[in-house]
Amino acid sequence: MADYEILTPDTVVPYLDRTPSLQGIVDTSTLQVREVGDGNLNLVFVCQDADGKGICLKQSLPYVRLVGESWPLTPKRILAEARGLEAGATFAPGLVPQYYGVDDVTHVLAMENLIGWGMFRAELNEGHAYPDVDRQLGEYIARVAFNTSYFAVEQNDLKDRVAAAVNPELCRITEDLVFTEPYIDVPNNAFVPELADEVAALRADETLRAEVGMLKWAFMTEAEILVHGDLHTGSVMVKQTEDGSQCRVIDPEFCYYGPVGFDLGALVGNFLAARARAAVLGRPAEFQTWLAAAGPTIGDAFEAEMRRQWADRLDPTWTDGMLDAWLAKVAVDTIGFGGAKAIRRIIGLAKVSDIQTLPPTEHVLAATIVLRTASRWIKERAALGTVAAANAVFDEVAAEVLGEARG
Ligand code: SR1
Ligand code: MG
Repeated sequence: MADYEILTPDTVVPYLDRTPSLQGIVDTSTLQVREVGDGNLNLVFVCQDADGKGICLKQSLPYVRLVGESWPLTPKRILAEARGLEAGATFAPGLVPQYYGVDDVTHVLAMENLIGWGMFRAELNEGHAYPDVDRQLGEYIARVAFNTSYFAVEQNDLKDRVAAAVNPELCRITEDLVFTEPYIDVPNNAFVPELADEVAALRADETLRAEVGMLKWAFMTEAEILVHGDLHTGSVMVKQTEDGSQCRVIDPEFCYYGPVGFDLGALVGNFLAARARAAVLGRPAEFQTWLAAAGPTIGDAFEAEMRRQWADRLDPTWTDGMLDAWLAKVAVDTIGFGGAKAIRRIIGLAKVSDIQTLPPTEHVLAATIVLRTASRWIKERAALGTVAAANAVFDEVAAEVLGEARG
């Protein structure tokens, strides 16, 4: 049970009216309020007044919404979200929603209402390409990465920030759901019987299990930058404008200081699911080609932006050669984390609509492509070295799985 007021669409207006920091953003006398939270954890209220001005309120519940009150979870996670949003607003302005503040009593965060924007995952599911959003995402990660790392922050100061940003309960969810549970038999897991042999093969693969262990170790020990922590395609809003495609990164409640490859990998792993869906549905070649290029484009944009900011680094120990070595390691981490993030969405709790909304035959084909590709990514990541090389594995596996299906 909550020991604070849980908002409903009917209580949002009185809440706004009594909260001084949120005055004047919208006209509450004409406000329309809808609860639209379709994620796994929180309530989300989108509000729009008669003049079209909006505000979005996100309230964390004291439990996991997807499961219910039997899984308690700290509502203080909204403060982590505020930290992540502020970092984005400071270092990557224009790539996150405008942030209006957080209330640590009611656990409500207020931000821009992205009226008219769509969720990237839903758009990809419909076969809609968003050229340039991939580049913007790579830039977003690089800007937050550089400016929240030892590259740009004084050593003692950064250690204080790392300590202040520990997010143990949310990290524990990732540690369990991404790295541990898919590989063992636990009630959180679910998959159709046709995938049982594929899942058993992953679980029996000692090389894979050892490499997943190494990835979990990196996630738990490498306090490198303020990572978003849950940067899948459902954490990105997109819009086509006259100036081209735009994106806004949302939902950084899992943020903590971790390895930067985790955020890049989250996107690449979710593009793997999107590619598998597009392949089994036979989407137009133009869309599939753009989707295939999106992962490498994110990696290239990340690298370009890191190199652009490099002149501003604080410490001469960070030489140009060190940057090359660091970028190479990040690329390898990206492939590995991408694989782990993809596998969890097939086997474990909290699945993705890219795969779940497919008809039964296509579901099994797409899930098989994801599992086999992701397993190879994790095991072969050092040799693959680039997201483009990892993409070639997808092409091989997709041809194999779709070929088997055709007989
Ligand atoms: C119990 S929370 C399940 C998932 O939802 C979030 O979006 C994260 O991906 C988490 O792993
Ligand atoms: Mg989320």
